Amino acid sequence: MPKGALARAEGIVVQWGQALEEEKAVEINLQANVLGANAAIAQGLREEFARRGVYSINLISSPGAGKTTVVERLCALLKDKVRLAVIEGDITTSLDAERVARYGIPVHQINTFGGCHLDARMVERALQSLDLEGTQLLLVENVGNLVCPADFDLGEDAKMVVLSIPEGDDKPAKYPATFRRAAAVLLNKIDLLPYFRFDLARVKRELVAMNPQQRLFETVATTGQGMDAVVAWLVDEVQRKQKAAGITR
Ligand SMILES: Nc1nc2c(ncn2[C@@H]2O[C@H](COP(=O)(O)OP(=O)(O)OP(=O)(O)O)[C@@H](O)[C@H]2O)c(=O)[nH]1
Ligand SMILES: [Mg+2]
Repeated sequence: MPKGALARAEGIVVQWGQALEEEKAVEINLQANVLGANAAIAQGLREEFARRGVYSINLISSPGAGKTTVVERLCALLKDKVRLAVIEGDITTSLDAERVARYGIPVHQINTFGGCHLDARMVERALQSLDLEGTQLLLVENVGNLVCPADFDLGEDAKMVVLSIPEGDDKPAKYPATFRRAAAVLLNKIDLLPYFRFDLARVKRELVAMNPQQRLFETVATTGQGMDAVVAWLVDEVQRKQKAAGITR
């Protein structure tokens, strides 16, 4: 198709969002530099997590899908099993960190002041005030967004994406980069399935096709329904990580 052309697919006009060649070259260079610098810091974090036997989760979703509710539920279910720490990412408030702090779990709030995602440098700084000594599981709640967080490695072991029923069943198809990279997807707010047009079987098929290794969980984070399976998976991963670091408790 010629550059900048309009394609007519089944009567729908689709414009390709193409920048001019020069603009594109500058943008690609800039993006490569930013991502390269982030990857180097993320690698440092990954090495530190490996040395300490910390299993780390990068929790991603649209705003309001239920990330903090999932974190709260995990705090309640896991606090007697593993030693947890939480980093909360938010544009301006500390509301999510306040929710987590009620569980007596060490928590640090990062405010991005407009930034649509966390980056490795932010996590590195957060760890200066969050003592990781003895921590076995680090949960990092990213800024609510299904686009930007996917590109920024935080040194995590796994990306966990929360997709809630009211968002609609087209989200994996619309945001494939995020869903493809997820080690686990929580299909949350399953209690709302009767009230929304959401083809659960199709979404599951699409997710499996994108990433056959991916774990799928159906959850109601508010009540804890389905969360035991998530807990069992995480406990397993934590034990594996601790063993690899030569830590026996
Ligand atoms: N019905 C139902 N509501 C839920 C469920 N999980 C979370 N919620 C509700 O969804 C709303 C948003 O939940 P949060 O946990 O704050 O969502 P979040 O993804 O952390 O939101 P941001 O941090 O703003 O991106 C709250 O009112 C929760 O009580 C669920 O499984 N079922
Ligand atoms: Mg939240």
